[in-house]
Amino acid sequence: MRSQETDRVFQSLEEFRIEIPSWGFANTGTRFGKFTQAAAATTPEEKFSDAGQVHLLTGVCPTVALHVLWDLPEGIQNTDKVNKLAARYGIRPGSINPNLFQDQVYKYGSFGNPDLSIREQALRHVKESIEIAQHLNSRDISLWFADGSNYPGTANIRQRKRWFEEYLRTSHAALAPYQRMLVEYKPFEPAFYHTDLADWGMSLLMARAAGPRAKVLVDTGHHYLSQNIEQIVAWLLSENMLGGFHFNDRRYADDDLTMGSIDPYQVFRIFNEILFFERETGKRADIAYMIDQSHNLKNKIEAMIQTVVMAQQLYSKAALVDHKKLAEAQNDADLLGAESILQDAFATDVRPAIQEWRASKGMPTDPLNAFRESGYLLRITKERAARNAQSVSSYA
Ligand code: PSV
Ligand code: MN
Repeated sequence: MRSQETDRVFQSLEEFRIEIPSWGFANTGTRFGKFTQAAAATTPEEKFSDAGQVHLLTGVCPTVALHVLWDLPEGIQNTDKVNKLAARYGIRPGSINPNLFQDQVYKYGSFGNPDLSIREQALRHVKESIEIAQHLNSRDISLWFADGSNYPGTANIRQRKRWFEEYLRTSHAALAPYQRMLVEYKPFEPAFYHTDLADWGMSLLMARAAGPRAKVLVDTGHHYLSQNIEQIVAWLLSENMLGGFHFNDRRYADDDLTMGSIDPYQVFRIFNEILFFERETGKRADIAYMIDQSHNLKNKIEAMIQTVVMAQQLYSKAALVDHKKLAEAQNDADLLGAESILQDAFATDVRPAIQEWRASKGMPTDPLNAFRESGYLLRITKERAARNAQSVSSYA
């Protein structure tokens, strides 16, 4: 690799940070069952501890996304404890995720529920989550709605859209000036006929209706197969409406597989659109890069480290694209030239440069290996095994 390319990789690694999800360290399952792991995190303290390990070994995950119901079940009262955990484990609270899908009252929706008292309950929860975020000094409130219906004719789609506009606007009014609201979409599951916020266009309209600090969140798993996600990204960037990502990969639907494990070129193309935009406009896009994965089979901490390492590789490969040359080739309709600029960057082995960068920061050159040698997994497996085994029997 030429030294100019190494410089580009170094520069890209300096600017790239990615948030990891607390729920990625906990036991999760499929619709059919749950295979628990002896080392899985159960308490917020264990989640902070595990997330802290990922940051310690990679240096690029300074924040952890929290789900209010799972990590702060007593709401505001838990914020002091969470702030203490953050200080102890060296990783700050990141985006705050209200939970509008698990409570029994949300059987027929949250902001789209035909029952006014349930819509109001959902609003109270979002407002409380915003307040929690303020206590934790978190900027982003990340909203995902499971709202929808399973059978044609059972829901008033236009009425629900109006409720969403109204309740998102009211939620937005509760944000502090430094905060943002991210509106996520998903085409189906758990709803199988219609989902209220099913695609990026719906999230865009909702974010616009909510207010100036509402942006769209793109979860890469939340698209129909073969959808061109990088085009969605490019359009949202040009509208100044791209707020963040939930990265994961999938083969069929929202599979929550490891980022880049199925289609790394797609992630590269997404990063390429972002860097093209940034270099062309001369300004940094204000994007929260986040991982949204929960692994049932792989060890959770290892999978998270593997994901972060992959994210760095794909981001720095995209940074190798010469966007000036790319623009020229596009203008000249030099199709092969333009395409090979992307392909050459993608084919470049950036791993030695990344290792060099890690060494220059005093970080382990191979974070996964460093984790395996650290003894951390052995220790937490011993500490948590008995309790996790109990949770298997209580699950059945
Ligand atoms: C829903 O599938 C989702 O992508 C949302 O972001 C949730 O907050 C997250 O997964 C965890 O359930
Ligand atoms: Mn998500």
